[in-house]
Amino acid sequence: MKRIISLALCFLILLFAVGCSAAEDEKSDDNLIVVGFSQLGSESDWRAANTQSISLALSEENGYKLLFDNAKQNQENQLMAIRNFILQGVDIIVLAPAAETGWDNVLLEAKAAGIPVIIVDREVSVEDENLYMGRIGSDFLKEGEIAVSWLGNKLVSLGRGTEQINILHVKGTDGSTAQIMRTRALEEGVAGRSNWTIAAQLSGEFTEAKGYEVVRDYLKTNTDIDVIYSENDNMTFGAMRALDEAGLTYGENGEIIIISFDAVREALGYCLEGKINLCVECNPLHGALLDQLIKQYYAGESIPKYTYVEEAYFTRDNLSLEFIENRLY
Ligand code: GZL
Repeated sequence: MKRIISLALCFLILLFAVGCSAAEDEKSDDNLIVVGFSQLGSESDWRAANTQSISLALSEENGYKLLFDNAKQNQENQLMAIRNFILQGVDIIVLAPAAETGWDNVLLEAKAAGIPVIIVDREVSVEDENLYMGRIGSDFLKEGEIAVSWLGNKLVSLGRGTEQINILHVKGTDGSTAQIMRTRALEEGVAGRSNWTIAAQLSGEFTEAKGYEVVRDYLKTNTDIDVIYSENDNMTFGAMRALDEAGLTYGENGEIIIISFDAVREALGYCLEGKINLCVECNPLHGALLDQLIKQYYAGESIPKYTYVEEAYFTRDNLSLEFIENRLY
Protein backbone atom coordinates (compact mmCIF):
# COMPACT_ATOMS: atom_id res chain seq x y z
CA MET A 1 0.00 0.00 0.00
CA LYS A 2 2.84 2.39 0.98
CA ARG A 3 4.43 1.76 -2.46
CA ILE A 4 1.23 2.84 -4.24
CA ILE A 5 1.02 6.04 -2.14
CA SER A 6 4.68 6.92 -2.81
CA LEU A 7 4.24 6.25 -6.56
CA ALA A 8 1.13 8.46 -6.57
CA LEU A 9 3.06 11.21 -4.77
CA CYS A 10 5.91 10.98 -7.31
CA PHE A 11 3.39 11.19 -10.13
CA LEU A 12 1.73 14.26 -8.58
CA ILE A 13 5.13 15.98 -8.06
CA LEU A 14 6.07 15.18 -11.68
CA LEU A 15 2.71 16.48 -12.92
CA PHE A 16 3.15 19.69 -10.93
CA ALA A 17 6.71 20.18 -12.21
CA VAL A 18 5.71 19.66 -15.86
CA GLY A 19 2.68 21.91 -15.37
CA CYS A 20 4.87 24.70 -13.98
CA SER A 21 7.47 24.47 -16.72
CA ALA A 22 4.72 24.51 -19.40
CA ALA A 23 3.14 27.51 -17.66
CA GLU A 24 6.57 29.15 -17.46
CA ASP A 25 7.12 28.40 -21.15
CA GLU A 26 3.70 29.78 -21.91
CA LYS A 27 4.37 32.74 -19.61
CA SER A 28 7.80 33.32 -21.14
CA ASP A 29 6.26 33.17 -24.66
CA ASP A 30 3.71 35.76 -23.50
CA ASN A 31 6.60 38.03 -22.46
CA LEU A 32 8.37 37.72 -25.84
CA ILE A 33 7.86 40.23 -28.65
CA VAL A 34 6.78 38.14 -31.65
CA VAL A 35 8.39 39.52 -34.81
CA GLY A 36 7.54 38.35 -38.32
CA PHE A 37 10.59 39.03 -40.51
CA SER A 38 10.15 38.85 -44.28
CA GLN A 39 13.68 38.72 -45.71
CA LEU A 40 13.80 39.13 -49.49
CA GLY A 41 16.26 36.36 -50.19
CA SER A 42 19.75 34.91 -49.71
CA GLU A 43 21.25 36.12 -53.00
CA SER A 44 24.48 37.65 -51.73
CA ASP A 45 27.10 37.76 -48.97
CA TRP A 46 25.56 41.06 -47.97
CA ARG A 47 22.14 39.47 -47.53
CA ALA A 48 23.58 36.65 -45.43
CA ALA A 49 25.24 39.19 -43.14
CA ASN A 50 22.01 41.19 -42.91
CA THR A 51 19.99 38.10 -41.95
CA GLN A 52 22.58 37.05 -39.37
CA SER A 53 22.71 40.54 -37.84
CA ILE A 54 18.94 40.71 -37.42
CA SER A 55 18.56 37.10 -36.25
CA LEU A 56 21.24 37.59 -33.57
CA ALA A 57 19.67 40.85 -32.34
CA LEU A 58 16.08 39.57 -32.27
CA SER A 59 16.96 36.54 -30.15
CA GLU A 60 14.94 34.98 -27.34
CA GLU A 61 17.59 36.16 -24.87
CA ASN A 62 16.85 39.72 -26.06
CA GLY A 63 13.10 39.17 -25.53
CA TYR A 64 11.96 38.14 -29.01
CA LYS A 65 10.32 35.25 -30.77
CA LEU A 66 11.45 35.62 -34.39
CA LEU A 67 9.41 34.15 -37.23
CA PHE A 68 11.64 34.22 -40.32
CA ASP A 69 10.71 33.85 -43.99
CA ASN A 70 13.14 33.82 -46.93
CA ALA A 71 11.29 34.97 -50.07
CA LYS A 72 14.00 33.84 -52.53
CA GLN A 73 13.94 37.29 -54.22
CA ASN A 74 10.24 36.87 -55.08
CA GLN A 75 7.88 39.64 -53.97
CA GLU A 76 4.83 37.34 -54.17
CA ASN A 77 6.47 35.17 -51.51
CA GLN A 78 6.92 38.26 -49.34
CA LEU A 79 3.27 39.25 -49.70
CA MET A 80 2.28 35.69 -48.68
CA ALA A 81 4.66 35.74 -45.71
CA ILE A 82 3.32 39.08 -44.45
CA ARG A 83 -0.28 37.86 -44.72
CA ASN A 84 0.70 34.75 -42.75
CA PHE A 85 2.30 36.94 -40.09
CA ILE A 86 -0.94 38.94 -39.88
CA LEU A 87 -2.98 35.73 -39.52
CA GLN A 88 -0.62 34.57 -36.78
CA GLY A 89 -1.13 37.88 -34.97
CA VAL A 90 2.54 38.79 -34.63
CA ASP A 91 3.41 41.90 -32.61
CA ILE A 92 5.61 43.55 -35.25
CA ILE A 93 6.43 42.93 -38.92
CA VAL A 94 9.93 43.61 -40.28
CA LEU A 95 10.16 43.81 -44.07
CA ALA A 96 13.27 43.84 -46.26
CA PRO A 97 11.51 44.58 -49.57
CA ALA A 98 12.74 43.05 -52.84
CA ALA A 99 11.35 45.93 -54.91
CA GLU A 100 10.09 49.43 -54.06
CA THR A 101 6.51 49.13 -55.35
CA GLY A 102 3.56 46.80 -54.73
CA TRP A 103 3.29 47.09 -50.94
CA ASP A 104 0.31 49.42 -50.37
CA ASN A 105 -2.40 46.76 -50.01
CA VAL A 106 -0.53 44.38 -47.73
CA LEU A 107 0.69 47.25 -45.52
CA LEU A 108 -2.91 48.48 -45.30
CA GLU A 109 -3.88 44.98 -44.14
CA ALA A 110 -1.15 45.05 -41.47
CA LYS A 111 -2.34 48.50 -40.35
CA ALA A 112 -5.95 47.27 -40.19
CA ALA A 113 -4.73 44.40 -38.00
CA GLY A 114 -2.95 46.89 -35.73
CA ILE A 115 0.50 45.45 -36.50
CA PRO A 116 3.28 48.03 -36.89
CA VAL A 117 5.78 47.53 -39.73
CA ILE A 118 9.48 48.43 -39.82
CA ILE A 119 11.30 48.48 -43.17
CA VAL A 120 14.95 47.41 -43.31
CA ASP A 121 17.46 47.83 -46.15
CA ARG A 122 15.72 48.95 -49.35
CA GLU A 123 12.81 51.40 -49.44
CA VAL A 124 9.12 50.95 -50.18
CA SER A 125 7.29 53.43 -52.40
CA VAL A 126 3.77 53.77 -50.93
CA GLU A 127 0.96 56.33 -51.16
CA ASP A 128 0.91 56.79 -47.40
CA GLU A 129 4.29 56.84 -45.59
CA ASN A 130 2.37 56.16 -42.35
CA LEU A 131 1.91 52.57 -43.49
CA TYR A 132 5.28 51.84 -41.90
CA MET A 133 6.73 53.02 -38.58
CA GLY A 134 10.32 53.56 -39.72
CA ARG A 135 13.15 52.43 -42.00
CA ILE A 136 16.71 51.36 -41.26
CA GLY A 137 19.11 51.27 -44.19
CA SER A 138 21.62 52.99 -46.44
CA ASP A 139 21.68 56.16 -48.50
CA PHE A 140 22.16 54.37 -51.81
CA LEU A 141 22.35 57.57 -53.89
CA LYS A 142 25.22 58.76 -51.71
CA GLU A 143 26.98 55.43 -52.22
CA GLY A 144 26.76 55.89 -56.00
CA GLU A 145 27.87 59.53 -55.83
CA ILE A 146 30.93 58.49 -53.81
CA ALA A 147 31.82 55.98 -56.53
CA VAL A 148 31.35 58.46 -59.39
CA SER A 149 33.34 61.18 -57.65
CA TRP A 150 36.15 58.74 -56.87
CA LEU A 151 36.24 57.56 -60.53
CA GLY A 152 36.53 61.15 -61.76
CA ASN A 153 39.46 61.83 -59.43
CA LYS A 154 41.09 58.48 -60.28
CA LEU A 155 41.00 59.13 -64.00
CA VAL A 156 42.49 62.63 -63.53
CA SER A 157 45.26 61.14 -61.36
CA LEU A 158 46.01 58.71 -64.22
CA GLY A 159 46.16 61.57 -66.73
CA ARG A 160 42.94 60.28 -68.34
CA GLY A 161 40.65 63.11 -67.24
CA THR A 162 39.68 64.05 -70.82
CA GLU A 163 40.02 60.59 -72.40
CA GLN A 164 36.98 58.75 -73.82
CA ILE A 165 35.89 56.36 -71.03
CA ASN A 166 33.61 53.39 -71.75
CA ILE A 167 31.77 52.09 -68.67
CA LEU A 168 30.19 48.64 -68.43
CA HIS A 169 27.33 48.95 -65.92
CA VAL A 170 26.27 45.77 -64.10
CA LYS A 171 22.95 46.56 -62.38
CA GLY A 172 21.41 44.88 -59.35
CA THR A 173 17.81 43.66 -59.10
CA ASP A 174 15.70 45.98 -61.27
CA GLY A 175 13.34 48.11 -59.19
CA SER A 176 15.22 47.71 -55.92
CA THR A 177 16.27 50.93 -54.20
CA ALA A 178 19.91 49.88 -54.25
CA GLN A 179 19.74 49.45 -58.03
CA ILE A 180 17.64 52.56 -58.69
CA MET A 181 19.87 54.91 -56.71
CA ARG A 182 23.29 53.46 -57.60
CA THR A 183 22.20 53.59 -61.24
CA ARG A 184 20.92 57.18 -60.91
CA ALA A 185 24.29 58.30 -59.50
CA LEU A 186 26.16 56.75 -62.44
CA GLU A 187 23.77 58.08 -65.08
CA GLU A 188 23.93 61.59 -63.58
CA GLY A 189 27.74 61.36 -63.44
CA VAL A 190 27.90 60.30 -67.10
CA ALA A 191 25.44 63.03 -68.13
CA GLY A 192 27.83 65.60 -66.64
CA ARG A 193 30.93 64.33 -68.48
CA SER A 194 30.98 64.40 -72.28
CA ASN A 195 33.88 61.92 -72.43
CA TRP A 196 32.15 59.23 -70.32
CA THR A 197 29.86 56.68 -71.99
CA ILE A 198 27.84 53.80 -70.55
CA ALA A 199 28.72 51.10 -73.07
CA ALA A 200 25.98 48.74 -71.82
CA GLN A 201 23.71 48.17 -68.81
CA LEU A 202 23.49 44.49 -67.87
CA SER A 203 21.15 43.09 -65.17
CA GLY A 204 23.03 40.83 -62.80
CA GLU A 205 20.26 40.50 -60.18
CA PHE A 206 22.84 40.89 -57.35
CA THR A 207 24.05 37.30 -57.80
CA GLU A 208 27.51 35.98 -58.74
CA ALA A 209 26.09 33.51 -61.26
CA LYS A 210 24.08 36.10 -63.17
CA GLY A 211 26.89 38.65 -62.95
CA TYR A 212 29.26 36.13 -64.54
CA GLU A 213 26.74 35.12 -67.22
CA VAL A 214 25.85 38.62 -68.45
CA VAL A 215 29.46 39.88 -68.48
CA ARG A 216 30.72 36.70 -70.16
CA ASP A 217 28.09 37.04 -72.90
CA TYR A 218 28.81 40.76 -73.35
CA LEU A 219 32.56 40.21 -73.68
CA LYS A 220 32.00 37.78 -76.56
CA THR A 221 31.35 40.78 -78.84
CA ASN A 222 32.65 43.81 -76.90
CA THR A 223 35.93 44.25 -75.08
CA ASP A 224 36.45 48.03 -75.41
CA ILE A 225 35.81 48.73 -71.71
CA ASP A 226 37.68 51.07 -69.39
CA VAL A 227 35.54 50.69 -66.22
CA ILE A 228 33.14 48.12 -64.73
CA TYR A 229 30.61 49.72 -62.33
CA SER A 230 29.10 46.71 -60.53
CA GLU A 231 26.25 47.30 -58.07
CA ASN A 232 27.29 44.56 -55.65
CA ASP A 233 30.30 42.43 -54.81
CA ASN A 234 28.83 39.09 -55.78
CA MET A 235 28.17 40.28 -59.33
CA THR A 236 31.73 41.68 -59.32
CA PHE A 237 33.13 38.25 -58.44
CA GLY A 238 31.26 36.83 -61.42
CA ALA A 239 32.49 39.63 -63.67
CA MET A 240 36.09 39.01 -62.58
CA ARG A 241 35.75 35.36 -63.59
CA ALA A 242 34.40 36.41 -67.01
CA LEU A 243 37.26 38.90 -67.46
CA ASP A 244 39.80 36.21 -66.58
CA GLU A 245 38.27 33.85 -69.15
CA ALA A 246 38.38 36.62 -71.77
CA GLY A 247 42.04 37.31 -70.98
CA LEU A 248 41.32 40.91 -69.92
CA THR A 249 43.27 42.48 -67.04
CA TYR A 250 41.70 44.63 -64.33
CA GLY A 251 42.39 46.44 -61.08
CA GLU A 252 45.26 48.71 -60.10
CA ASN A 253 47.68 47.07 -62.55
CA GLY A 254 45.12 46.16 -65.22
CA GLU A 255 43.44 47.73 -68.23
CA ILE A 256 39.95 47.87 -66.61
CA ILE A 257 39.02 49.78 -63.42
CA ILE A 258 36.57 47.87 -61.20
CA ILE A 259 34.14 49.65 -58.85
CA SER A 260 32.02 47.45 -56.55
CA PHE A 261 29.39 48.00 -53.84
CA ASP A 262 28.89 46.30 -50.44
CA ALA A 263 32.54 45.91 -49.29
CA VAL A 264 32.09 42.38 -47.94
CA ARG A 265 35.23 40.72 -46.59
CA GLU A 266 36.07 38.79 -49.80
CA ALA A 267 35.81 41.97 -51.91
CA LEU A 268 38.04 43.88 -49.49
CA GLY A 269 40.60 41.10 -49.88
CA TYR A 270 40.59 41.59 -53.65
CA CYS A 271 40.78 45.35 -53.10
CA LEU A 272 43.86 44.97 -50.91
CA GLU A 273 45.39 42.80 -53.66
CA GLY A 274 44.63 45.58 -56.19
CA LYS A 275 42.13 43.47 -58.18
CA ILE A 276 39.16 45.68 -57.27
CA ASN A 277 39.97 49.40 -57.38
CA LEU A 278 37.13 50.73 -55.20
CA CYS A 279 34.80 49.06 -52.67
CA VAL A 280 31.89 51.26 -51.56
CA GLU A 281 30.52 49.98 -48.26
CA CYS A 282 26.86 49.09 -47.82
CA ASN A 283 26.45 48.26 -44.14
CA PRO A 284 24.20 45.19 -43.54
CA LEU A 285 24.44 45.30 -39.74
CA HIS A 286 20.89 46.48 -39.02
CA GLY A 287 20.18 44.15 -36.06
CA ALA A 288 21.20 46.31 -33.10
CA LEU A 289 19.46 49.38 -34.54
CA LEU A 290 16.31 47.33 -35.15
CA ASP A 291 16.34 45.98 -31.58
CA GLN A 292 16.77 49.56 -30.31
CA LEU A 293 13.86 50.89 -32.41
CA ILE A 294 11.52 48.12 -31.31
CA LYS A 295 12.41 48.61 -27.63
CA GLN A 296 11.89 52.38 -28.00
CA TYR A 297 8.47 51.68 -29.54
CA TYR A 298 7.49 49.41 -26.66
CA ALA A 299 8.75 52.02 -24.18
CA GLY A 300 6.25 54.44 -25.74
CA GLU A 301 9.01 56.62 -27.17
CA SER A 302 8.77 58.21 -30.63
CA ILE A 303 11.10 56.56 -33.14
CA PRO A 304 12.88 58.23 -36.09
CA LYS A 305 11.25 57.65 -39.49
CA TYR A 306 14.63 57.06 -41.13
CA THR A 307 17.75 55.60 -39.51
CA TYR A 308 20.83 55.54 -41.76
CA VAL A 309 23.72 53.17 -41.13
CA GLU A 310 27.31 54.41 -41.18
CA GLU A 311 29.30 53.58 -44.30
CA ALA A 312 32.73 54.21 -45.82
CA TYR A 313 34.65 53.38 -49.00
CA PHE A 314 37.90 51.50 -49.47
CA THR A 315 40.85 51.28 -51.83
CA ARG A 316 44.05 49.36 -51.28
CA ASP A 317 45.50 52.56 -49.77
CA ASN A 318 43.22 52.47 -46.70
CA LEU A 319 43.00 48.73 -46.16
CA SER A 320 45.10 46.27 -44.17
CA LEU A 321 44.88 42.50 -43.66
CA GLU A 322 44.21 43.05 -39.95
CA PHE A 323 41.33 45.45 -40.68
CA ILE A 324 39.77 42.97 -43.11
CA GLU A 325 40.14 40.02 -40.74
CA ASN A 326 38.43 42.00 -37.96
CA ARG A 327 35.43 42.92 -40.12
CA LEU A 328 32.07 41.56 -38.98
CA TYR A 329 31.07 40.71 -42.57
C1 GZL B 1 21.72 46.92 -50.35
C2 GZL B 1 21.06 45.60 -50.61
C3 GZL B 1 21.65 44.98 -51.82
C4 GZL B 1 23.14 44.71 -51.68
C5 GZL B 1 23.23 43.42 -52.40
O1 GZL B 1 21.22 47.45 -49.18
O2 GZL B 1 19.67 45.76 -50.84
O3 GZL B 1 20.99 43.73 -52.01
O4 GZL B 1 23.93 45.71 -52.23
C6 GZL B 1 21.99 42.72 -51.91
O5 GZL B 1 24.37 42.66 -52.12
O6 GZL B 1 21.70 41.63 -52.68
